Amino acid sequence: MTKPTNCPVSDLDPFAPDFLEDPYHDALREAGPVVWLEKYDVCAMARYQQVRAALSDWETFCSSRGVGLTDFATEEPWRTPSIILEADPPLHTKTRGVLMSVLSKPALQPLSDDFKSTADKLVDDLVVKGEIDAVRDLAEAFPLSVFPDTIGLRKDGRENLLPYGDMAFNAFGPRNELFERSFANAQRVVQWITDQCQRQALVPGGIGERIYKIADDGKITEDEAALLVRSLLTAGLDTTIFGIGAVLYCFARFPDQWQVLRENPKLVRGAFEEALRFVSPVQTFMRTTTRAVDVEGVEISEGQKVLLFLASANRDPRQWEDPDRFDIGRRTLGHVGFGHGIHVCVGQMLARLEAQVLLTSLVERVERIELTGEPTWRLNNTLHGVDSLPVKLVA
Ligand code: OVM
Repeated sequence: MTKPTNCPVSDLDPFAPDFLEDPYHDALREAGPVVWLEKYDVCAMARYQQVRAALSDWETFCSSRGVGLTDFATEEPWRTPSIILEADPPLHTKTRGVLMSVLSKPALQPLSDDFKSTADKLVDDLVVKGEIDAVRDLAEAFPLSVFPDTIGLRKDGRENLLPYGDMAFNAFGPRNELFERSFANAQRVVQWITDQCQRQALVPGGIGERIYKIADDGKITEDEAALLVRSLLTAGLDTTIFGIGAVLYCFARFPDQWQVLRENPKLVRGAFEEALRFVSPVQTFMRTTTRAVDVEGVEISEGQKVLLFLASANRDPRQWEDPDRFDIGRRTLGHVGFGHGIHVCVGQMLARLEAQVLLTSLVERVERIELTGEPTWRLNNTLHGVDSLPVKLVA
């Protein structure tokens, strides 16, 4: 692909470690509404308005050619494309409807009591311990103890779930060292995931079984049901872990905000949304243009990969007042942490349920979350979040 005329050029590598550690990219955002990344021959947008507009216009900025660097029109994807993430209407409309029906707020409501007692028990034990790693012990432990059962996965082999998510999110980026490392055991991990998507592998009573019942009704084929279960296993765990890690990081970093929440526990919902805006666990997604399109005077040609910086858009001072401040009382409506438009996160109700239940258990029991060491970041070509967060929970 060739650079559009009058488009500023940047030699930044958004998949290099230093960039991935600090993905809010004032430099890229301020360089212009569209920036050409010469390292990858892609257009980038990092301003809120353009990111949101591109996500809204799925007819121009399509997903069916992949939402990473690989252009499915010309290159082989690493796996069978997702029939929801990497699809456009009308296929997307059908598959989205199926997942919506099993992931809507009313569909998930029956899970909340169970989730709450699991969270209560987890937090009770951790408060006794006092000094913990909030990533391992909370952000990972809680989703791992509710999500696989919610889907209906068997108990053995679950250690493959996180490596698979890591692979899938790295695969949106270039074949750099991060990518290669996460694909070390690819064959074993992919095989396990593929096997768990089959009807006979799923435990009755879970969301997986419900998707197959929708196939029985004739709305989708059995093969499509398997691919939709695969979507849940790909996108449902790492993302939530990073999201919960984000909100715990924010409270450890900004203890005054924990006191605000203690005084008004109803703010748990707003707190999680603000952490998603502030941290943006999913930093980027790409689209491919289906036609030539003018964006703020820059003529982008057809078939061009466009890299959208969600994290940067969520810190755009044109949109947010004091964007680098974590403020749980802020109006977060419109943040693009879950994306926007027809592909906006279909699992967001489940993510919110997990995060809010866990935060509620914490706020009921923990007076202070004290940082006891420096957090470390886990690097991934798409995801951004804490890898370890040493804290002391003070009852
Ligand atoms: C999928 C999917 C959906 C959203 C995110 C994602 C790896 C994957 O349908 O497989 O990230």
